[in-house]
Amino acid sequence: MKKAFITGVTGQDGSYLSEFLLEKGYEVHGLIRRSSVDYRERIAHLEGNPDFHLHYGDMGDSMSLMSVIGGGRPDEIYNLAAQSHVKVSFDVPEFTADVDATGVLRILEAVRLTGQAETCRFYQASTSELYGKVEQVPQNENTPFHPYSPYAVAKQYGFWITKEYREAYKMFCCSGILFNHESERRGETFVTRKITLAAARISQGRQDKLYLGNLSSLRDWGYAKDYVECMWLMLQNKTPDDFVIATGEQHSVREFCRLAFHYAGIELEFTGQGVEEKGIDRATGKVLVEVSPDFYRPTDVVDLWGDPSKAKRELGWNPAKTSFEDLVRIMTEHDMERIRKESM
Ligand code: NAP
Ligand code: G4F
Repeated sequence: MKKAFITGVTGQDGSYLSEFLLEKGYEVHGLIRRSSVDYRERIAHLEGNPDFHLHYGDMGDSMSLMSVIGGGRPDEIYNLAAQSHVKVSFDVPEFTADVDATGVLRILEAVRLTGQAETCRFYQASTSELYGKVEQVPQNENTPFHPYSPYAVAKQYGFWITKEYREAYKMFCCSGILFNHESERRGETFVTRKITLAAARISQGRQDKLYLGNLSSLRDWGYAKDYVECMWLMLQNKTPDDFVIATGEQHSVREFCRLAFHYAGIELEFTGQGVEEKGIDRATGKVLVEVSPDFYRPTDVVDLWGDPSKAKRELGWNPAKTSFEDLVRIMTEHDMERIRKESM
């Protein structure tokens, strides 16, 4: 039985990856932080599974990482833990650097110092935010990085230290350069989930209006469930390497919004520009979406579009498993049902 250790196990990706690895017959160990509220929504259904184990620790605490990694001797480590919100990283840049940059180093050193450099395979959750103020469209593994937020700068360190341990110590270390991936488990302040929840609430009379920031921002959005398979595939490969994981399709925040409202039974029409742009219900003429500069960022990444050819060719991964339309439908239908239940 293979043993995997997942940091960020309570997050969107950590929960899907746990399910995926348990189904493959792994013993799964996850890192959790102590919190005043002990209900872990995304993994509650896995607690009690005899192959699923949780350990207290923190990415800022080397001793806990050494203890779990040294004691458990995992075959594979998936480092998914991060302060993962780009806008929040402008508010907590030092914490973001500690967790998203130095945290990666702490894990790698824990592996090395406990004598597992040759036996333990390591996956780092890198990100398309590394391309930031993009220098090439679409982006692939050879596109130069230009990080454009404290989050992306911290992740840049995580990417390079992972590569460094691969080269300096011959460790099996990989980075997945993942483009945005969403799901019905996505955090509620990321734009997609904010939109699907608002569309569900507005259509059921539980909210009046949705306020968003940059509607023209472009993203390559995939389904998180499909993306965790690729993390695993990278660690099963013959040699360690870095891969772009994306769908190869690009859409704007505005398009996502129009489609989510469509699945909630409302046809939106956008008029105006910049802060004056509005999303209007065609049937009633009511303004349902407005722009608020509160959601603008000091620097915003606006043109992400991934080229997943290498992952397709070398890992046999299928980037077209879930279409953009299906992703938006799955998320909106889920939230329609959730709001219906909450309203009863
Ligand atoms: P998420 O839902 O925000 O989950 C983040 C996880 O990190 C949570 O389990 C969180 O624990 C944990 N964490 C945060 N700070 C920690 C600390 N100091 N010590 C221990 N654990 C800590 O993120 P996600 O969407 O699943 O993303 C997973 C990873 O992929 C992240 O590294 C993210 O930066 C990266 N990424 C995500 C995307 C995407 O589109 N989703 C794309 C590219 C890269 P709590 O539950 O206790 O807060
Ligand atoms: O949904 P977002 O907050 O995701 P963002 O910034 O792309 O980051 C996510 O994807 C990254 C991969 O590229 C991950 F590394 C990262 O951890 C995270 O998972 O924002 C997407 C776009 C931005 O351009 C933002 O300016 O949507 C724009 N946006 C417009 N209105 C908004 C809003 N974003 C949020 N969160 N809230 C808004 O009201």
